[in-house]
Amino acid sequence: MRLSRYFLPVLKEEPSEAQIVSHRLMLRAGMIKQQAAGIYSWLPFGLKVLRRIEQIVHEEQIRAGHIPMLMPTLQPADLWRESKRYEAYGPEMLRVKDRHSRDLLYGPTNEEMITDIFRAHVSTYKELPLTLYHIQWKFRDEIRPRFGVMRGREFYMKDGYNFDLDKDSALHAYNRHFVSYLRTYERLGLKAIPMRADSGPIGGDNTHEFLVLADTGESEVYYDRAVTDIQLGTRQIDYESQAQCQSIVSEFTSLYARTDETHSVSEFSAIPMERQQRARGIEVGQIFYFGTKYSEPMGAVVQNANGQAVPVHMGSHGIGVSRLVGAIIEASHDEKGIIWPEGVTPFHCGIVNLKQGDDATDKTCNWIYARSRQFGLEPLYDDRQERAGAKFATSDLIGLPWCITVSPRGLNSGVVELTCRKTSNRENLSVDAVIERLSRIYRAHIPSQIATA
Ligand code: P5A
Repeated sequence: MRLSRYFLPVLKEEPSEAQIVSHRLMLRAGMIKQQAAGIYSWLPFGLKVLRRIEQIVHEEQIRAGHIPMLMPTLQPADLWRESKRYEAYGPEMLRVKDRHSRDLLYGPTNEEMITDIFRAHVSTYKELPLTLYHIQWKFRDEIRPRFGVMRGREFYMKDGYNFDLDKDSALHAYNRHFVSYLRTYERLGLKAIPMRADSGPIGGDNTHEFLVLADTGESEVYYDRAVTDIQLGTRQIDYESQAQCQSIVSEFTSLYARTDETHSVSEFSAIPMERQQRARGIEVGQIFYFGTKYSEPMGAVVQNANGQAVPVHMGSHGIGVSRLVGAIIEASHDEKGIIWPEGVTPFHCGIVNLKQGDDATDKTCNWIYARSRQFGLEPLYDDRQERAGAKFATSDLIGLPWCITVSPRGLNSGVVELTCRKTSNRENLSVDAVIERLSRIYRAHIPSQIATA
């Protein structure tokens, strides 16, 4: 993409309404525009990040054996009357009437609707286990929407629902989600710690939240510092294996890590003093096992091997896709702007032409632009007639991990400069070497899309 033809409305001034850095930077980098309290338009640059995160979430869910689908945002109230949550959900639910005065609601979550789909189509244990998910906009009329996309009223969530014959099998689904979430967050460049939590209006007594540590996080958390050293890394995972999934979950849950609702002072103080940590965190996902809470009242039953009709065991599992955009920025920025992790960056590299209109720099930039695209990279070429200072300020603000600077002086020596946004490290390389270097870096993140030299 050429910046001169793109829509990137960066703000020079600090937006006064933003209280936390991610909200401020998302507004300044032209990623979002507020339309009403907690309701945002996603401008092109913001949308690209949202889509990258969404893609990674899809890939990891499909890898775990979960099946994508799409449910609507509007739901009939009658489904929620069956589960008794229509009244119970209270003022957080946005209620709507259609022209026939039928009660609808903008879905805050989809347990009822998915249970309705299941009961309409599945009647035997032979079709189990089954996990369906979608990524769809949700609406919760939060009493205090704030911090931009972090606590929105309209927000984008991946929500998955498992259907199993018994508790044992449903707990395997729980563990599969646990492990696939760890993988997802690691691919997003985040350290998210699973913590024992409270189930709130979703229900059930088995639940974990995944938290990214950040001073601006809304949740108060307590944990054993050693838990932050555990990583999934590059282990091969067989999601069919109950034993392997269980052993990973046991490893991650063996140390104390809890949100304040489930915090136990006595258990916490049993941890060696120097490892006791109290901090704040951003909840980027939560998983639940709630057994037959929805299947029983809604009649989601299957015939088991003995021909008896039994309600299915269920759980639901959510990832805050739009919240993750903010969480990633909270975890990765400096005083100049955003620093995108390579796995989610909206463009793979910037190209900064320091002398727009100069034959040699223009030609080289155009060559790098075309060549990097041949390799499957997506560059953002700053071809505006702007001072070098302004180009660098934009580049730092929008935070692409790599930037190629092309100047007449460098070209005289046959090189361009490759800068790493994170370390500020600069290297002079030939144009071929720069393409080779970037394709090697991104091959680790998007192997199928990047060509080999
Ligand atoms: C699990 C999936 C559920 O709703 N039902 C379906 C279950 N869980 S949850 O914890 O309430 O939400 C899942 C994730 O969604 C994000 N989230 C939000 N993001 C932005 N703004 C909000 N107002 C908001 N509310 C929830 C969180 O990341 C949460 O973990």
